[in-house]
Amino acid sequence: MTLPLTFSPEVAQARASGAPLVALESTIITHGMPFPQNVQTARAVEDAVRAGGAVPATMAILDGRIHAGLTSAQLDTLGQAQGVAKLSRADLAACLATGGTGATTVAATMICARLAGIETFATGGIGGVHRGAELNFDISADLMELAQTPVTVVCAGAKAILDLPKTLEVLETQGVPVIAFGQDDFPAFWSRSSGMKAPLRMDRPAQIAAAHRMRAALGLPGGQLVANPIPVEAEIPSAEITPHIEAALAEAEAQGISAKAVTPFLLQRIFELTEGRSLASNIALVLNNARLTAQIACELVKLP
Ligand code: PSU
Ligand code: MN
Repeated sequence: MTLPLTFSPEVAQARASGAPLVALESTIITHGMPFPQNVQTARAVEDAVRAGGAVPATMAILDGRIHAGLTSAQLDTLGQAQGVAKLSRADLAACLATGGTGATTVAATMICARLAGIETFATGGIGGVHRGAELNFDISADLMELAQTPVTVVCAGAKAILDLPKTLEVLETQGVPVIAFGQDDFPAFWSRSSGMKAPLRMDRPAQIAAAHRMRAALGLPGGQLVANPIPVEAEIPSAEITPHIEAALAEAEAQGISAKAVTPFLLQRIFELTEGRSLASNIALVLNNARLTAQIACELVKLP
């Protein structure tokens, strides 16, 4: 069976010439940010990857095919579409087999990246262990994907909507290297520090690329999680964001929001409660991650 995989002209050319490639997710576009900032940000992130000397491949499922790289028109359509499916590992094959359309989470984007031969991926925040996971068992499939799919994922840490200590514990159990970039602390999305030390620290993109190759040489499955702190000027003080996080969590609980709807609900409510402040920070950190990921991708193509 041939894979239902379509490369954009830009990505096809990059593959043919061996140029560095960076995967980008689409759930951040459909479920993570409102229109039109979602589409503007997606374009700016692609441009940041290009400015860093790599080629962006935004992933999405359109009419039953995996698209590695979206055209400008496809990006516009996806960014304005209503009720787009949010696809994780469990949903991918069913969506493709039924000719569906959907946005890829971190887990699904990693799977698509591997199929497209792409080893690096930039995003904002990853899914993790939700607060109350000991009762609701809500643990994002992103964590288990990192344990089995060989893609280095660059994020800004995890949001405090999650239980960060438990998230780091699960990553450790799953054997996922968690590397803080340029500092000792694990960053927490809007804040440069979560107050916890990251298990690993690296200061240079070349080290991250070398570690990626070494994992493969050792025959270890899975990828790496790089946690890149938000730029200082975009940080939101925890005293400012914490009450909004607590309010959003309480509303989710009161409304019985569960399963796949939890993360998008919380992101949307925090955006509303901060009157857009969280969005400006979110955009700044994603751009920052795109720049770092392009550097890692450029280092990777230098290695055998
Ligand atoms: N966290 C964010 N922004 C996001 C997401 C998470 O700060 O956009 C999205 C990503 O696509 C991530 C997904 O992979 O939500 C996780 O969803 P869940 O918790 O349902 O696995
Ligand atoms: Mn979940």
